[in-house]
Amino acid sequence: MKDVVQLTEGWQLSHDGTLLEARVPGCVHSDLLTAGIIPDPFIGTHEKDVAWVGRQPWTYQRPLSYEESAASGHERTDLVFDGLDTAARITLDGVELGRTRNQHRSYRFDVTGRSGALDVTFTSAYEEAEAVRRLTGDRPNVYPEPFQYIRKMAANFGWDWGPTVVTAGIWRPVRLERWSTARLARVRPLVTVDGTRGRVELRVDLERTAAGTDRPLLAQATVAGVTARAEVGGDEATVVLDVPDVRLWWPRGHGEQPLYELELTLLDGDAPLDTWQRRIGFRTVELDRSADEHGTGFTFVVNGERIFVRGVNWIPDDVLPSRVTSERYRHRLEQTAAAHVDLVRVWGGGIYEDEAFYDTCDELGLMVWQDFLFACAAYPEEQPLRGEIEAEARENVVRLMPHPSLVLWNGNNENLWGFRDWDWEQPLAGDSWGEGYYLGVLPRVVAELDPTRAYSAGSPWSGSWDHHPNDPDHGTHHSWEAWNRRDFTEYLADVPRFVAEFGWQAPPALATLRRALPGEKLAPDSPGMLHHQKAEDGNGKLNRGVARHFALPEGDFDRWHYLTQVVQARAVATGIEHWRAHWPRCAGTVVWQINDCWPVSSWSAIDGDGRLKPLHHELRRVYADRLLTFQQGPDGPELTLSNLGAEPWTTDVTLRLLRTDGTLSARVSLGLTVPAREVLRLPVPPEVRPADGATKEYLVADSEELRAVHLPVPDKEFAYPQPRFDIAVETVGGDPDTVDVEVISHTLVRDLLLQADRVAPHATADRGLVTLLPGERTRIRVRGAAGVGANAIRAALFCVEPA
Ligand code: BMA
Repeated sequence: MKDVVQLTEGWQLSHDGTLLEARVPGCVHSDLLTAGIIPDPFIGTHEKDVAWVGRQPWTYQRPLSYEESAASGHERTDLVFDGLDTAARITLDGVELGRTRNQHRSYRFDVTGRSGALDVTFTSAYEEAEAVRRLTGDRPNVYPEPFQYIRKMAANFGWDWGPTVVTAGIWRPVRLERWSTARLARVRPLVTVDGTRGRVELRVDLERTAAGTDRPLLAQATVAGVTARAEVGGDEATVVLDVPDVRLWWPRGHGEQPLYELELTLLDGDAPLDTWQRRIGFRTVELDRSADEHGTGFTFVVNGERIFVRGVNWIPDDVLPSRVTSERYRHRLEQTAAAHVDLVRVWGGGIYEDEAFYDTCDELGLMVWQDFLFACAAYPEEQPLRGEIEAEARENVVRLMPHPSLVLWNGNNENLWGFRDWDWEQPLAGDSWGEGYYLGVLPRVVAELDPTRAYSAGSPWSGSWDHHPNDPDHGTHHSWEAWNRRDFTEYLADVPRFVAEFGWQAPPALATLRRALPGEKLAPDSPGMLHHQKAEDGNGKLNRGVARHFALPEGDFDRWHYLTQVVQARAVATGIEHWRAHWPRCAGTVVWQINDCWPVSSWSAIDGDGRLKPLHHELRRVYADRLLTFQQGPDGPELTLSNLGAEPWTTDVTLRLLRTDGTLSARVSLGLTVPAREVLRLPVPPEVRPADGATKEYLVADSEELRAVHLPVPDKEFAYPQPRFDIAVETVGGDPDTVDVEVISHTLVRDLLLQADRVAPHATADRGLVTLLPGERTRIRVRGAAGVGANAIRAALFCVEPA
């Protein structure tokens, strides 16, 4: 039987004539940080101080003993790297084993009978990229650094939410595999289901030793108590498992996520040679891109059910991705799922994530849309890139295809759009730019290796060159005009078929800023704040975003911080509420972006230290099965109930017309039923409709826990009363760490927010923005706030104030 020896211990990194202890998997930056040689690039402006690390070569070394590589009694010993970042030369006892130039591939070297010093020397990623650029010629790029000439996580080279931290290292596990006769070189499960009859076709490729050539072997597979075998004469076999009565895997919110252990064993007679295990799920996924009266749709259909996607975009959770443990993936994805998200798009400037990411998505029922790794640039199609890209695509398609959560392969991020709109055509002058990958190599690889899954050439993409790549009426759309140039109310102007990106920035939580910018007197434009804001005119856009709705606070950082967060939450909610109201014409929204890779002002809902912004709470509201909103109709506001649940929603909605002095003008109750997965819109009855332009009356709808508020004028024109409320702080059931904050309002209190991290850095609150009417009370539970008193809570409470 094959045996495996992990080679994670015993590595050293040479630096300046000395040897440092090296962590594997890891990267040079982590080792230098541990050794105290570099400052933390996440703090202050230290990013600049560590730039040199990415610009020089680095060598990792470790002895490989005779016992490890030769004394096992096996015919073959392979040295296997799951990931090398990026351009490396590997030598054993001074003899070159090979060279690599792709972070997104694994590498296997035959080291049978060999021992001695194992050296892995990384060339600077810049040097490798520039050498390739000299071969292929220059190509346009939205960003200044040369990431399209090297197969390495693009976001290491800086992004509009990320620092430039160009890593090197053995970033994924490394091991010896010792085997005889044959091993399982590649296993592809094609999983289908018809009704409740599941089928797994296992396509198996072997590698044999010289002595094992032609030896008759057996491949035996088991799933859900069903076993099947196939004889293997050559290097290929197919094992077919027919499984009656399977339980279907569903996206979260649509059903359960039963997973089945699938095991394959390669046998020589009775003796096992190698095994392979994965957890699979039975479900069908189709992408309905048929033409209709509105254009070309983009609707995911899982197990025959058409789905409005409640999505988020995912970026690498750390600019040093080797630091992201399984536990951290789980925590971040649980936070994601807690916002009622059902799809995560792994964005093309990052990585093919670790197994733990996809395993967790399988368990949580989070659908995964996986980009191939191309973003925001023209990519040359010449060698050596072309061969690397095909090999990388083949390997990662095979690695990820067992996961039931994976629902889509997507060719790239914004490159088809870039070619059309970002003035690339002239500088390209006919040179290759990546189209051959997105419309040629990649769909061919997916069709060959993973034929049960859909492929889309890019995001955005209209389906063909007949329409503009970002045409909202055809396929996927990225909605960036609102953030870049206009107000978020612009979202209301379009009904795209599928919104694959849109978003609004806000700074991270205060405790995150305090940790990242120690000693800084915080201001929107203080040096550290500006350094941790990477977007073009980011602060200008933040400020204009606030100023369109509220008085822009001058010299009051805390209020600026609060209002930017309110605007972020409102902006994204405005988009989702509107687009959801147009289901099934619009079949999904994918918010840019759920997470961060360091502490930064960005579009994220979860900041770089893992703290939830108010946007996260708002997502939980607008992505819940039941949503109550007001949408603008042709004749004024329309009460809109959206039911994404599987059951009809029957409810009493109370509509109230209120005055800012606290008095009630009119009230109407409506008994309504919204069928499952449908939207109900009805004009607001005239008696509760505020007069156009009224500044002292407003409309509120309530249904159970849900509330919608409609002001007839923009916030800054509305005559908000001076907010007045009392609070009471109570410890909860003997737990000294948890308190309930009861808020009793005497006036309209709009978008009340308890910023728990101001009370204690690790404290969390279970509510985001809350609007209270005069005389109402609400409870906010705060965890991690031992011994906190009312004064500290008061200081952490913010709400909208009169202009
Ligand atoms: C989209 C993304 C990212 C970018 C984001 C915010 O274009 O694809 O490249 O970070 O917008 O600008």
